[in-house]
Amino acid sequence: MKTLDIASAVIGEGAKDGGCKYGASALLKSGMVQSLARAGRSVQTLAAVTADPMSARDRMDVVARFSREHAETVLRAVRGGRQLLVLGGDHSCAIGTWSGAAQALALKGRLGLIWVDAHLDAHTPQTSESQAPHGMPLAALLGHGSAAFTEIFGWSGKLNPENVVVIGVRSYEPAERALLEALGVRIIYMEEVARRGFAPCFAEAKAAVTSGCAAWGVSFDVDGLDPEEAPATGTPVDNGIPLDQAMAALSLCRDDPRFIALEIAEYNPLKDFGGKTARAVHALAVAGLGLGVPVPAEDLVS
Ligand code: Z70
Ligand code: MN
Ligand code: MN
Ligand code: MN
Repeated sequence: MKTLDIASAVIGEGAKDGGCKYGASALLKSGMVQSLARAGRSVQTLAAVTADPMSARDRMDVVARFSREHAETVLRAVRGGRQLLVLGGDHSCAIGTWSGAAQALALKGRLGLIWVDAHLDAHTPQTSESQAPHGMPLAALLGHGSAAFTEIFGWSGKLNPENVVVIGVRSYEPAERALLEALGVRIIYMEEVARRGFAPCFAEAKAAVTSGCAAWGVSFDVDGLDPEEAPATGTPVDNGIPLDQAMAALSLCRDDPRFIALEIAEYNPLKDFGGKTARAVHALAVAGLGLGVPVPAEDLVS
């Protein structure tokens, strides 16, 4: 079994409420390494990459600089043959995560990605009303938006639309839906998840993103989950994915040598009274990356 590297993406500047900046350190403090070790993984914690404070420069520049540095960390881990757990951070961290992963694959082949989220995260600076970078990472990875986001490592289009599936969506603006539809990205809205169950949708997504790809990963926005089970996130949206279904689905990542990284973003510990959402995040990580029988959420983190 590969060693598991944990990369801390210490950034909240991509969101309006910066509380996600403390997500990775809080998850480590609540025993993420121990949760994964109990699930049979040998874990190595990488030096955290931290975004510059906003006072120094413009928000887009902060995210661009962070993304380049975080991408280098991911590149080294994947090139070194390690599997990765990326702990956000607001979801703008995905720009660096998946740029680094795509660069690591380079000539080996394409990268597939399942994007679990209440949102589409497919704005460009031209379409975004909020101008919040965490609403832009998926567009950037597909080659649309600010060059500072799309051109990391000097090339654009880190993801191919046919190898991306977005699941759990229930809050978006028309322009981002139009972009993804024009590109042909499969979007599984929450109503379809509610009808079919999350695990069957995830299995369909896995088949799509792994077909013809050298490797694949999952970017999991905590706001994809139902806020009753995971309230500590920047913008909770009602009627989300049940945690038990998310755990069952993520267990489909196990034992696939092509599964290179799980990213969990938008956890805000400043809202996590009682640690309920931390437990949910530990459960997701163990479900996706652990060995043996998946551990129930209530047995993780005291
Ligand atoms: C909205 C925007 C957003 C969270 C992404 C929301 C963006 N579409 N919010 N992730 N939590 O401002 O672009
Ligand atoms: Mn997101
Ligand atoms: Mn979201
Ligand atoms: Mn929205």
